[in-house]
Amino acid sequence: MDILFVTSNLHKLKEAQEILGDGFNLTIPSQMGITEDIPEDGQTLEQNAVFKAGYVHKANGMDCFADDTGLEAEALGGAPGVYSARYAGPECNSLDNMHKLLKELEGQKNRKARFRCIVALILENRTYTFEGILNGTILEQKTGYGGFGYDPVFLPDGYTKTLAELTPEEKNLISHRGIAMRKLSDFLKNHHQK
Ligand code: ITT
Repeated sequence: MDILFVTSNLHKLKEAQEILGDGFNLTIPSQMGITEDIPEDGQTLEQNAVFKAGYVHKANGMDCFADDTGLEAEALGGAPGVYSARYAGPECNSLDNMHKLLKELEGQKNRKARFRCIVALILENRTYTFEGILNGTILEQKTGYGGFGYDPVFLPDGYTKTLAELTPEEKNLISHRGIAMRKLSDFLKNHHQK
């Protein structure tokens, strides 16, 4: 099945393609010459995911899906959450964001956090959302070099390795994105059987 994944994040593309497998052939907007920045100013992950998919669907009418993901730290009232990509400021990178998170949690005993991924699908002019959650804790320092984003500081519950120390297969098996994308895959497979 060919489907458009509305993302500019190549790490997400790689993970999504590995999770969805060979039955899905993903294209991203930049491969179709769509390079404009899609605004992400919603108040929730759901709003942003639906907006990103809707933005491209309105422009070209194609069925598509988008992923909005946030890291929610309990002691910070769910921050950085919907602001995960720009936590340290608009021009900052993942390293800056992680350092800001570690600073905000300095001396904090409650290190509980979760990744939440919302996938929004627009199919035949209807919108569907799928959620994946991964619970864990934020370490006091970065560990590991794999994955992307906040992975080096996130220890999944029941594991002794951070997401950045797990293999891509191990991460995808338990991750927020793995859970949400497998829901998407099941939905699309059922839909196309009808
Ligand atoms: P899009 O083009 O898909 O919007 P993005 O990078 O802006 O890409 P988000 O708005 O969902 O994506 O931003 C969430 C941020 O959270 C992202 O920049 C990463 O740094 C981080 N993030 C997302 N998924 C992650 C994961 O699986 N592991 C670690 N960090 C992740």
